[in-house]
Amino acid sequence: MTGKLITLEGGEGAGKSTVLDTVRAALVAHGVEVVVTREPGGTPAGEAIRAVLLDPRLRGMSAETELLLMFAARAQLVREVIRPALAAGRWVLSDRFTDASYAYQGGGRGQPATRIAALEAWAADGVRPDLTLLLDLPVVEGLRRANGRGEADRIEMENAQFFERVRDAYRARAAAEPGRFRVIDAGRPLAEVLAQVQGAIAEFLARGGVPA
Ligand code: T5A
Repeated sequence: MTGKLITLEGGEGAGKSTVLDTVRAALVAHGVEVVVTREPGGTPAGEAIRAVLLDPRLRGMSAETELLLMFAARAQLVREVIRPALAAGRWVLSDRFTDASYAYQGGGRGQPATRIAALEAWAADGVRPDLTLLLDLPVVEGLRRANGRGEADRIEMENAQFFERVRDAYRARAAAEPGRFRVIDAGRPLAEVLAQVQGAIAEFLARGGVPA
């Protein structure tokens, strides 16, 4: 028996962390055993890499270094957490995964999609989500929410144009894979966002946990 991988994606301040408990609760209520993780991070090595990636003192980091560090953390997460959990029949719920690299390092930084795809096949061992909830909202609103949390990390220090490219890249990926993605209108009041999320999970479970 193999489990399923569900990922939460979106720009800064989209509300991924806020909706995560609702997703987990919906899966547990369905009798699913869930492992929750996040990217970059989710393992001791990955969390150490995350600290480097988000350190605001490291603003000179090259796009190539950033991309490789994202996949270094992901390589560890796949082998230490995701693969073993799926093999044991558990479901994995991850706050971000490889789509974030296509959006941020691809759309935001201009790294070629072919390069990211090669890393996805090698470092991420070809692991792909079964369902991805994309929390989409205008960049200005997301940054307003994120800024309310205090000091910006290295990536949050980018300008609005960067985050517009990130959003465009996410939306393009969702349009290209409508069977895997569910786009959530994250600009709505929280109760409405949670209702959309619950609907998407219920639909996925009703399909037996396979992409549409
Ligand atoms: N990254 C990551 C890459 O560049 N490439 C990669 O491959 C990966 C994996 C860290 C950074 O790394 C980058 C992307 C990021 O810049 P992260 O840990 O996911 O990734 O980022 P965080 O800063 O932790 O999280 P986000 O900025 O993405 O925020 P969330 O989790 O989406 O938003 P959340 O839930 O904390 O909500 C933000 C605020 O809005 C409120 C919440 O209460 C909170 O105060 N809020 C709402 N307010 C009104 N209405 C609603 N519907 C609301 N929903 C939430």
